[in-house]
Amino acid sequence: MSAEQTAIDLRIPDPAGVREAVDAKISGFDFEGEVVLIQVPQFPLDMLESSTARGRGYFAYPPQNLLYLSAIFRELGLTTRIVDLNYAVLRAALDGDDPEQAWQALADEAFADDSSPLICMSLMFDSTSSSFDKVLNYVRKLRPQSCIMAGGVAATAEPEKLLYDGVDFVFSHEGESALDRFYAYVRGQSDQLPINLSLLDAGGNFVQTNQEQGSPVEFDIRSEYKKIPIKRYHEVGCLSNFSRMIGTDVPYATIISRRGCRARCSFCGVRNFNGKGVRVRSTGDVIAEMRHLYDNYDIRHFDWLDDDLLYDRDGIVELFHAMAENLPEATWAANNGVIAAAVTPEILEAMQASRCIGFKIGLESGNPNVLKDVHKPTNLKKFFEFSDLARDYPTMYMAVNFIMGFPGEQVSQMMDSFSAAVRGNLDWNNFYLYQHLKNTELFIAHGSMGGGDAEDKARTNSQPMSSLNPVRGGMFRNDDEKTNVLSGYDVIEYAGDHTPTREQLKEIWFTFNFVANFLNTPAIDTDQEERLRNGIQWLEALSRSYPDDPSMTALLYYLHARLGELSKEELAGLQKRSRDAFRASDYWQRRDAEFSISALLENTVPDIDSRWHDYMKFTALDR
Ligand code: B12
Ligand code: SF4
Repeated sequence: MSAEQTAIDLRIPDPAGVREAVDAKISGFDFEGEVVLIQVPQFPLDMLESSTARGRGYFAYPPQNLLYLSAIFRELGLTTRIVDLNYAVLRAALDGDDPEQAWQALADEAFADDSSPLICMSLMFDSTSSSFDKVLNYVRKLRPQSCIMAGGVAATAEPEKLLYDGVDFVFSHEGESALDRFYAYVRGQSDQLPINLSLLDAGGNFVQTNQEQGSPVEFDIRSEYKKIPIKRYHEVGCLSNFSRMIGTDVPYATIISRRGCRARCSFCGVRNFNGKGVRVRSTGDVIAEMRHLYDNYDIRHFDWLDDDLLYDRDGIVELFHAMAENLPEATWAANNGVIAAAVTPEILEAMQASRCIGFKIGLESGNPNVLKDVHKPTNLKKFFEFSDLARDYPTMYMAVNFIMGFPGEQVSQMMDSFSAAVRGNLDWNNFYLYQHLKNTELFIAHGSMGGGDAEDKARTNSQPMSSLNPVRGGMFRNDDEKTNVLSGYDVIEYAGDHTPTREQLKEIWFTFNFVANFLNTPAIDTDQEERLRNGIQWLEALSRSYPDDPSMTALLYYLHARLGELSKEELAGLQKRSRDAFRASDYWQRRDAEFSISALLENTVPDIDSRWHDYMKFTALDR
């Protein structure tokens, strides 16, 4: 019997039983001592490659979740420590040390004294479950008496599993209100049961208290930053290709100004996790936090963690103006994507004035029916209005996100996404393969899509590098040519009203990326110098993580030749590097035979197969 089934069968409906279980469980622990907050490694550790780490190709996000939790514990009168094992692992990989030993050494150090602190761990992604389990087991051995609490997006989707794995309490949804209510109950200040709490009763049965989404957002986390090496995250990785674009030596931080999203897209967990509506922090508080980071830690680049950054038009314009005024040397980006329909000329002006270097737009599909089915808060007309407007702002690098392979999505509908990418003509197109995430409308409607298969897919598809480099991620490198799977331009023969196999989908995905981002990228023929320059910076940032990829070097060679700022020798060096890499790889020779990408090394843009010409025009709006 699976953990999920167990949970459904044994859930205790009687509130009195719940209270009894909560009381019994909390009576076993002391909640008034120190709190140790642990960020687990954000990668499966066996995937870490030191060459990628040296290129700072891994994501190195400061643990924003733990900063907020630390602030709430501080307000409750408790002292906290933040132990970032993810940072330790990345630092070790970079220095050529053993990442496993590095995080264990840091954990040992964190528990060097005799106390049994309260331990909080966060689980954001399914794909980091293996790291989470390792750390949990290790810490449990170090501190068998301690209470271990967990929370986060992935923990919210699967509390039972974590409890059976040895966590004492799982908190679902945002942690601030839940912890506040928990302490009020534990301290006898309220007899209202804590919310969002899951635990096992004495008999090992799953028990859950009432679930409530939302939390106040006005927390001052400035004093918490001294508990993490905030000045040094840029030394061990990056936030996104945007942060790499401005240079890997620029100290960066993340910030959140709004929680929740006005939309409720069926593939996304935000509505179920954060609840309805959007909660906005005051401009003054956000700027005070940014200014604190700017003044005290030399932070010069920010990225927003917001899911709906442009919510409250006047408020966001005010915030961008305040940034322009108060953070004179800082740049920013929005890697998490904004809603196309929310972008106005006034917002774009304010973004540019506050030194935005780029942002992503979530369109997800170029097919009107798919957009409607997934409840996307943008239609194609609005997206094209935005993309037309975007041409007047060439200093900001703009990328659009598409998802391919929604349950039941037909190849003909995916072709509309390709056409919309070409018509939109933004700087970059991210084509993501659909991931079936728990706690989303689609997951609830389609279940696990067949015997736990989706779960496996969710894990295998969320490899960190595939989201940094949407074109590759090593996914195809070891693939032999597969019989019955069309590749290159031939995937067009598969276009039609049917769903593709997973293998075929990967090849369609590759061709979309290659044509839209390499052969048809605006940098190839733009007459806007800033756009060409940004295109080069973007590709250079990407190619540092993929030095063996000759297609990137070939395009870089072509774009540099256009810009005309490299010396003859430098250009020749780039050309040679690409040619050598093509020669060294059967895989890339095959791709070159399909797309003639090496023609760029002769300063020629290869022709796009004539069978694709109809799809280079956008027709979905006319149908
Ligand atoms: C930054 C970010 C990333 C970063 C990585 C962040 C990191 N730490 O390493 C990058 C860009 C790498 C990334 C990648 C991906 N991401 Co992402 N990401 C985010 C984002 C935008 C912000 C996360 C954040 O810091 N939030 C702010 C903090 C304050 O919130 P929080 O972490 O949820 O913490 C609160 C609660 O969870 C709770 N809590 C957390 N821990 C604990 C512990 C205890 C004890 C308690 C009491 C409470 C508690 O309290 C905290 C304060 O309220 C979120 C969306 C969002 N706005 O949250 C998506 C999000 C987490 N990502 C998501 C997805 C889908 C992905 C990708 C799969 C996307 C892709 N196509 O590849 C990949 C997967 C990467 C992987 N490792 O497997 C999904 C959720 C995934 C899921 N588990 O279902 C989210 C929710 C976005 C969405 N719209 O659906 N992501
Ligand atoms: S707009 Fe983005 S964050 Fe909002 S619900 Fe849709 S996918 Fe999620």
